[in-house]
Amino acid sequence: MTEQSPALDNLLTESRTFPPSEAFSAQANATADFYAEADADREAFWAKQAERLHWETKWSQVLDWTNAPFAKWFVGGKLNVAYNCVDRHVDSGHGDQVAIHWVGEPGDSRDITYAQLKDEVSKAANALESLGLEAGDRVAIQMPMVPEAIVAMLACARIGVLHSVVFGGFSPTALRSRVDDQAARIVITTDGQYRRGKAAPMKANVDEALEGAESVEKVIVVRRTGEEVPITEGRDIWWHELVDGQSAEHAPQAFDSEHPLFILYTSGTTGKPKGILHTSGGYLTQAAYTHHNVFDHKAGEDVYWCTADIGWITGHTYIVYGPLANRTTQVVYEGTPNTPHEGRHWEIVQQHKVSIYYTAPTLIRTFMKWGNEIPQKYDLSSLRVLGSVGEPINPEAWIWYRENVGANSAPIVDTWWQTETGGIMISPLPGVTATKPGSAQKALPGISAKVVDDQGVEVGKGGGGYLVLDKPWPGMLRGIWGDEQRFRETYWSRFADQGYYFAGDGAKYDADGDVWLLGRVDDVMNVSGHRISTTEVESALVSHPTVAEAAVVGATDPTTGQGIVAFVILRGNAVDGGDEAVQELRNHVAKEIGPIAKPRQILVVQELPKTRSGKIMRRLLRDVAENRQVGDVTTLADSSVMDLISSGLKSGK
Ligand code: 6R9
Repeated sequence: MTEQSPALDNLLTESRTFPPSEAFSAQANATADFYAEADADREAFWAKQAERLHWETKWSQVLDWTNAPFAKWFVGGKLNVAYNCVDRHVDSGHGDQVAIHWVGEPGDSRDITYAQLKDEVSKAANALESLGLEAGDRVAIQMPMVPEAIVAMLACARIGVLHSVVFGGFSPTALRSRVDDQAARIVITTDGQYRRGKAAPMKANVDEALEGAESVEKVIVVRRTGEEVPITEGRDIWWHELVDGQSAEHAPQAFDSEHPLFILYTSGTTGKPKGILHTSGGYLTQAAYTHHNVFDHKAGEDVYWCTADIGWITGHTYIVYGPLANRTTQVVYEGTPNTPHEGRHWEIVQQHKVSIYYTAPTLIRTFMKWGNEIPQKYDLSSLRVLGSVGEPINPEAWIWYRENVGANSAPIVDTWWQTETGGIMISPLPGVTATKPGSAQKALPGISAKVVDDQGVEVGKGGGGYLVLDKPWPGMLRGIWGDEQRFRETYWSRFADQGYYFAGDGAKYDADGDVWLLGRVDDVMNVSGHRISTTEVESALVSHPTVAEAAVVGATDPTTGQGIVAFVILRGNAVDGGDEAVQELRNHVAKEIGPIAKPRQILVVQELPKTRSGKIMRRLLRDVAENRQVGDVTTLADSSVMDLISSGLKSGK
């Protein structure tokens, strides 16, 4: 377990617990008996949760696990996901309720009611069908946080087309590999996007990505910034020209519960991203159930805000599917948190009386850095539940969040889950759990997680090991797009004897049996809550003509959780390892993958530490990157290498 020990440093320094107030518990959606109810009959429990959706045809079997690890949930059931997220609320008389308070970065805004959302989604669905799209086809979406992005996702869902949202910050190369992998027929984008007070191009990125892309027939462009963009005749269409004139009537067809809903790419331990596949009925059930209970959401009363981007799973499940299935009124914000000033989020909370706020530890730590006086300037008294996701939250940030944002009373839910799990898996339940700063605590009712040792045996209280999910759950991934072998190997081979899903995270139980997440145990880094594989960054570095070899590690970073530190060996003739060369390499990585993958630091070295079998020992490099004494070097092929690296760095070579 030494491999992931850095994250341990800031844990267990806070021993207070925070029980819910009686007033909160009295009104909470979740109650303590959920755990026993789910344990008594897990499938009956999930069947009850599925009842919160509208099924065109009811299922005949809750779970079919006979073809494990490929699960089928709500077998035989039929539903339309978009109908459940939109039309249903209009049909039940809530058409005038605001679904989305959209806030643009430059200060423009739009309120969209459920009735309006229904019209928009129906028109967009008609538009996509007019282009010949059929159920099972794939559409890639690279867009900023504009309402059309959500409309586009729901329009795809409505006609049974799989969407694959690619984060707006990803490079043309990254977009292209995702488009090719799924053979997307259509790409939807915007002319540009507002970031940090300026309009930046977006379509240009897509144009570059799609040069020679064979599968793509059309590119649909939403006008956002109004800047001039080149139009490729016959391929590009403006969203407003295509969608606005369509009929607002569109009959939703019911699809099988296991009909694919979307693909979302995430970093794995190799350079090639994995297309995580999710399906309809089980995913939506878990999205709605968790959103209702973990955030204690009350339809028509709460104003909810999840600050994620739709390019990540959190945006999928907790901006689009969960909240809309539960008839949420939510804030969607387009821009960066410090544009035009560092109080932007709190200003929005105050203006819209946000009551549930869900964000990431990296942003909380950034708020801390900006200063307590900023949130204090605003009226945050509407906030009653706070959430955290993306990486372990250090107790210091947790306490700051509680004191400065939650007025010392709002329960904080630290939610552990993954792109692969589809929805929240481990989290306190507000109104039920006495929360502990830094711990995600307990698998939700209906979910089962364990911390096991190398052999797959559950460790005792106080023990540490690997986090596994030992029972199937409705929102689980149904595979990796086009790569069954990789699906089995990545998640199901590590504890094949037991049939456990291996999450890739280290974890421990405390004396009460609560779970503490300790960070990844594989070669995946977590930078500001974004998963980036070391191999991905290494491949980008060695693709530069001056680099002979590269090794990348995630080093503890006070703001971003981890920061990317690269060690590179330059080619013989590229002797200049000065600042300019390093800057050039950093930019090269940003161009190849995206700015989020830009190394914090690049160190030019003469040698890399390797085992006799040639495996780079990242553990030792992490010691260097974190200014620690270098650990055990006995398995190195050449044990003097670390001295060479350390002395080279000290002398500035
Ligand atoms: C939802 C999301 C998944 C990885 C996961 C873990 C880390 C997420 C966490 C957390 C500790 C939490 N992670 N939430 N670690 N506490 N509350 O982030 O999905 O982008 O796929 O990342 O993020 O390491 O394995 P994804």
